[in-house]
Amino acid sequence: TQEGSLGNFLPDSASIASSIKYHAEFTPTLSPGLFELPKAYYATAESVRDMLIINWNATYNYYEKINVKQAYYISMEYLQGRALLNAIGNLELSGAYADSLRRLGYNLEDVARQEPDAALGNGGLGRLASCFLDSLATLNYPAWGYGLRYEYGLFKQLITKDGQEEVAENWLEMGNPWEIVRNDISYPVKFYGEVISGPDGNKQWVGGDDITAVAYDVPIPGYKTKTTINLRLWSTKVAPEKFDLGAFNAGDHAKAYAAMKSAEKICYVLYPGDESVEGKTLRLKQQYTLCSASLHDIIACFEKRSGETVTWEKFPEKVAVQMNDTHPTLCIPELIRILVDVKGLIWKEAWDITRRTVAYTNHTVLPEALEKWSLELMQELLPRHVEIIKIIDEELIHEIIAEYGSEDLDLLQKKLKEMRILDNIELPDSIIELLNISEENSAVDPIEEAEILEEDIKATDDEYQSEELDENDEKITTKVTFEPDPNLPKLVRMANLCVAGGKVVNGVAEIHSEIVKNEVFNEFYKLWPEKFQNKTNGVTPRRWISFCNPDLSKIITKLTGSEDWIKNTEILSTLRKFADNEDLQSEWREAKRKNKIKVASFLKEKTGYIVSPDAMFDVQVKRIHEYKRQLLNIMGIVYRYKKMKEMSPEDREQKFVPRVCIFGGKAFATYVQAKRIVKFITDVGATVNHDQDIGDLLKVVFVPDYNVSVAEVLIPGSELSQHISTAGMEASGTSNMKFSMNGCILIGTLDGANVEIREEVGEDNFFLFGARAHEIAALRKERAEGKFVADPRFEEVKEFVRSGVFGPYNYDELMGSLEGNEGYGRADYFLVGKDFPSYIECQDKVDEAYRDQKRWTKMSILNTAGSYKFSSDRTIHEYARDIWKIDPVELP
Ligand code: 26R
Repeated sequence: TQEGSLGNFLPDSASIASSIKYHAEFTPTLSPGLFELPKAYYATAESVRDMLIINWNATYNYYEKINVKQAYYISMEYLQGRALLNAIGNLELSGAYADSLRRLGYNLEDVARQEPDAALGNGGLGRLASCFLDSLATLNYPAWGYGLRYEYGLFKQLITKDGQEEVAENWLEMGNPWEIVRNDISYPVKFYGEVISGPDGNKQWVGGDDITAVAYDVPIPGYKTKTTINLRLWSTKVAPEKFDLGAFNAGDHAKAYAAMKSAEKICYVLYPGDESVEGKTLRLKQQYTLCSASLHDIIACFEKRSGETVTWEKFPEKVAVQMNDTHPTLCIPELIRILVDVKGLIWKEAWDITRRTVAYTNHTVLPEALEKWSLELMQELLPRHVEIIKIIDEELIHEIIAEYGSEDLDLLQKKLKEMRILDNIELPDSIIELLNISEENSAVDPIEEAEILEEDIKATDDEYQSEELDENDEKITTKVTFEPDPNLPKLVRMANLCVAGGKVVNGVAEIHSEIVKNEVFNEFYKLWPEKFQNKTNGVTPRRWISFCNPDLSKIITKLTGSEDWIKNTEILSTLRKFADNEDLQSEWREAKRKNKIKVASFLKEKTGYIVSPDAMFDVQVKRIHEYKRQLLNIMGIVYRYKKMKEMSPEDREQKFVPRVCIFGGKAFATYVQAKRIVKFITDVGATVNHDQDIGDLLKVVFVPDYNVSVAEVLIPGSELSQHISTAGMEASGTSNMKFSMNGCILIGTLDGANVEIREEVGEDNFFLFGARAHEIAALRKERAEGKFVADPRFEEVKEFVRSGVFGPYNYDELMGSLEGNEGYGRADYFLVGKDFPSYIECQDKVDEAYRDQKRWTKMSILNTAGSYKFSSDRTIHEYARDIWKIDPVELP
């Protein structure tokens, strides 16, 4: 059909089969001879790629021809997962491919499982970027993604008797049929060197090390559209002139290879641990490589499309750059650098263009995740960028003074401490002059000091005293000083740079955006309220319902009359009126059961544990982090287990609904506490799962190596899913949306997107518990002051764990972290003990609801129906309209 992705060129299964055979023979990545599964996969993927290239070219050429405004999503992470089923699904060729492979003796699912899971990211932020690409292409938005082509993506997780072990995963080892290397598209990227002034005062960054960034393009097909956009990933190699042939010929191979290695290693691994200096340098090099290569490419495209006359003021009318968190912050100084140093614009123009082009999304409020770079390191690696950042910092200070005046130095000091980009760094000269505070009279002698105090405090110096009343009404004296503290590091605060340089700052769920405005960036919000927006996250319904859950999709299509819901999820809300329909309910349950059986066989294959599909499947899958509180979940399970053990078999069966509790997720390799939690969960599983008294009433399974492909199996087969973070700490969450779409009921706190999901699915269809975000600070204070009295049931569980039922591992540190025990740190900072009683009581309500299968099925249907808002299509429309100002373009 014309509507279809390939226009009139819709291949049938015979021509697909011959294309697969062609590739098996003529574009082989494996040795000739047998046509086995791996080869079937590569040849199949290559035949799909042929079609994607046709559409990619058509899309590219058309955008160039009409010189359309384009958005560029810049992200250090993408979690693409597998591409095959997604690509043929979007091309509407799943049936034809299944047929052709059958002719060749293969099953499509088996072939698809050969593909490695592309994990160029850590978790939510990376997967969001991938969902966004799918929506952009589907909705025909002219947009590209930029990222890095890491040779090793996220590590593979093994679960051993000691807990988590990490193994490197070389996803490119067998070649990647989805990428096209563009050997003609490469840019030099410079590190180190120095800044010199040219004849007309212009600055030049010279010397240092140059490496080369080379483009690898991954075509991203839209669903039921010809539009195929691009994910351009940069790889690095030594610049040709940097290979020291002289040294090589003289036999000094090590020297000759050194430059090569140092260039190549930039893209070796995703997110190296940044404990060491080496690690930090590498991470900063990665960030700069991404920003520099992408901006050069964006600018080259703008210049090419501008034709004869390049009008730089028009740049923001053709280009929108979105920074996925602060990781690509260097886009700001890099754009300014290119415009000023290379294109010859004056500062004011460049700054203005930059501020109209780039926007920033914040994805976390955890203080330890707000990036700060050592000024010293940045100075060494990127000297010109530091100069530019200093000017931006200076302009920001001027804006702050313009807003708040320079009379009240106390106030000014407070503002600057919060808002300056440079932290713990002396004020620029222009500001010292403006404030009339100078070096010489900065040292205040004691007599003068006393006089100043008597004189009712007025601004005279950069060391300045004022009175404040503290809580006890005692007069205390504070010093106003603008001098850096020599004991503290000098830092560049990337988030502050993003807020100052970005045209828009957005959070990723309503509650999170409020926290961004009222807490994290409150001072900036007061200065520029118009900059702040909310863009609630979403997920693609193609991958996360249609392709991963065909059984449920068939039901939805039948009830809604067409497949239109896959492109327009609002249609899902019409399912509400069928929620009580008994025929639908039994079909719905049947589909869930089929998916549960798949999960059960998956669990058996991966862990050896055998679980009953008659039990409730209760799932928590996400990165292991204290704030996500897997510990609360497992403590609840231990409580349940202990109660079961105390009861007679009859009472046990009476009281508890059989459950399979499934966990999955990776702990950051150096995050000790998270790894202890993994170990604890697996130990509980080992004890409970072998307990003859318990049988099918309770199973605890940790699925190793959780990734996108594993999620595609688990989510459709889940019934209860846990999103139980300490309120205020999870920016949004996106798997909560996927579970809800797949008819899974959530148990959760009022955090992130849970708040909005609950609003849409209805409060009766969401299991809510726990403290609210606004209560957390007071609760922590109470905790720290030792005023909190834990629920006896919580004490009982800790005691039980310590008693050694789960093996010889020492749980003192893990249990101690839940107490006001200084030795082990944070006095239950995440409030597991506080929320424990309301959590286990809520879990009793879950059991009660599950016993009534009609009620449960109705809740499940209402979850799918209420999830319509959480399509990334909705999110992308909002970004396009409110931030990027781009319009969809349909190819002719
Ligand atoms: C800089 C470094 C330490 C670093 C910190 C944090 C690197 C990566 C991260 C990942 C964070 C930013 C992340 O993944 N955040 C998640 O983003 C999702 C998409 O918006 C949210 O749904 C989720 O709540 C949030 O934790």
